[in-house]
Amino acid sequence: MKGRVISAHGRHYSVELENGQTRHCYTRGKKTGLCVGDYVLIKPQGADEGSIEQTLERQNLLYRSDEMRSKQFAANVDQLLIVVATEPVFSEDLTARALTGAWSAGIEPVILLNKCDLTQGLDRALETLQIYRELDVPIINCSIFEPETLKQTLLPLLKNKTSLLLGQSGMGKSSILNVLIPNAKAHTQEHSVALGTGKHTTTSTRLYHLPSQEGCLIDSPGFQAFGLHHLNQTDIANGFPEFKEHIESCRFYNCTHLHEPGCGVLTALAQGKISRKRHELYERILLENQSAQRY
Ligand SMILES: Nc1nc2c(ncn2[C@@H]2O[C@H](COP(=O)(O)OP(=O)(O)O)[C@@H](O)[C@H]2O)c(=O)[nH]1
Ligand SMILES: [Mg+2]
Ligand SMILES: [Zn+2]
Repeated sequence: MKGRVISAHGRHYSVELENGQTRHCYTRGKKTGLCVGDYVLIKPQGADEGSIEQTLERQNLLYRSDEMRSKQFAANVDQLLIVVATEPVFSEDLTARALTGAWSAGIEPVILLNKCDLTQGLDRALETLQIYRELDVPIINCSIFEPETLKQTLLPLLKNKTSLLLGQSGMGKSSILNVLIPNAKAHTQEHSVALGTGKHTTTSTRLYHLPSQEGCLIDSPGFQAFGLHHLNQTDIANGFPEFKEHIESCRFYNCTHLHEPGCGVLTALAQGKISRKRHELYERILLENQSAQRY
């Protein structure tokens, strides 16, 4: 039976079948590395269990990795919703890395600027995001205190797609999810009661269906780091779509766009067509990866 992984806890997975039933499934043997969003074939066991026999080919996988570990966010994602807020101040570096991760994995990013009801931090946030607006990333202002507007703006964007909510904790990912999918709230609360934490912090990734139309949303815990050690130089450059047209005029096919003569990217940088901040980020990610690969 074919299904999709909607949540993962260690080697235990909830798999939703095409007939709508959810089964508790486990993997046999050494097979690991499954994540939320994966399509799988299972062998049903008993009334509501099953074993995962096969993972179907992934359209894409969003993950992060650093020296210590790598973490999969989700698979088969059409759209990444990067949630930032007017307050607390969000990290520019993490936002930029999430965008690079999305672009290099072939996932369309959208930025949700949440808590627009808190107007104090609004101008600063818009200023920080200007650089992405110039890169044609859609930036959507929202507030959970304007639930109807939020639904009207977001629902058309989510139709027939799998979208992943990603961002630092406290930005409002779960709150946005709860406006769009009121059922999700019960689930998060049940989970935090079961864990005895009493808090409503999201501790695991889970896929939910939109109630009013086709499409699903994946909620994820906040992240504090977004290493991109799994990317090679070309992947990293692909994470900077504004470099693309300039790379075509690089003299060397294996140009790293850091110091080579005749580099189209460096020329564009000198002409102010590429932002210095973005090129610095590119350099930072590239150098991190090169030093990691020396070990
Ligand atoms: N003022 C305001 N507060 C919000 C908004 N969205 C979320 N919050 C608050 O921000 C805090 C963190 O929200 P939560 O959804 O748990 O963030 P998450 O960690 O990204 O999932 C909670 O106290 C929410 O009530 C918003 O649009 N406006
Ligand atoms: Mg949350
Ligand atoms: Zn170059």
